Amino acid sequence: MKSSGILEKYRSLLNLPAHTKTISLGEGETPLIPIPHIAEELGGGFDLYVKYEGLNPTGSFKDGGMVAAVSEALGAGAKTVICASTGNTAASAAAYATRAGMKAIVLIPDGKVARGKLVASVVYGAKVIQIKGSFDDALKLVVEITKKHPIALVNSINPYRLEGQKTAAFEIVDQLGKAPDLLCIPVGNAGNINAYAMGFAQYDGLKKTGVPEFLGVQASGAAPLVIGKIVEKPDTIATAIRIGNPARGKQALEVVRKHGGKIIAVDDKEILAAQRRLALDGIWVEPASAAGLAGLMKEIKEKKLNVKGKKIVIVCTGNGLKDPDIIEMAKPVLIEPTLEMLEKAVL
Ligand code: AN7
Repeated sequence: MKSSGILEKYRSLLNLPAHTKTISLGEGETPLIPIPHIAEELGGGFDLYVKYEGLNPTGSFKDGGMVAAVSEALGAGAKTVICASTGNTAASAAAYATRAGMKAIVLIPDGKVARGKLVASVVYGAKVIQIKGSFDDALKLVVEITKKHPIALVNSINPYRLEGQKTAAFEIVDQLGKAPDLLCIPVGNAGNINAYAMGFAQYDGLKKTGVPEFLGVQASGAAPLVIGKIVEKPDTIATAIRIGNPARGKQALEVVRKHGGKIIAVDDKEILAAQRRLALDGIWVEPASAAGLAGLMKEIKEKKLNVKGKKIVIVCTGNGLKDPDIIEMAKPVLIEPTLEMLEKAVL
């Protein structure tokens, strides 16, 4: 079957202007993968799934939002899009802009952008500008420049990003038959948790499918929504969520107030352990994407969460292939190409 992408599939449910010119790279339709072994290790008695958004065209959930934002910008006559990014938004903006025949300009923070994301932006033809500052500084700048010049802003402040990203909630409900009881999700700039809340609430309004509670998870070195104030120098190995002043932070707190749940922080060690555990189940995600599982593990370990009988979905937002450098590995063994040496190595 040909891939038509999420805009065609869900068009009647998306609040996009009539001028939107739909493009697609076949985003969406990502798998909901059961991970029963991990559920057992955590005590069992509940159903656990990964919504693997890292299988989108550019390797992250950003594609669902970006296809909507770029399609709208194209229809509105924009020639150029711009974003600030810790990497994944940049790669996605670059791919969709070039697909639409537009230019992309991406601003990335000084250092600490995973190599696969930077390379992706370059290979898709974006103009990559690194600033001597953080993601939060970059976001301020792109907001300013788009107020002054006719360049379309495609960060998740752009409402069409959330319109696209909310389709992942529709997909989960379609895959499970109803909304899960709990959604565990990494939180950086806090666009995605809001998009899921919108999607679940909209489907619930139409089909009474329910809305989950939310476990939003930040990295402890970049956890403004947990400590209740802006983090000037956010720091974590989960570079995707190295964000100290989330644009939709207040709204994210409102999501957990309204639907239940909370936003917590996990440290880098916990993130890496969750990443490793998922990989040993065959699902390699980037560190930020493992935050959801890290948060769930922590809550269960500290007995702060009753999971019995529940359906729990962990959103894994990005593909591990984007950030191979974070994996510590020994050099593979090197042998002479003989059967004798192979037998010695494997038996
Ligand atoms: C893999 O690319 O902010 O809470 O500029 O790449 O919606 O920000 C990335 C964020 C989670 C957090 N997981 O989502 C960017 C950027 C991955 C990410 C998040 C990001 P939001």
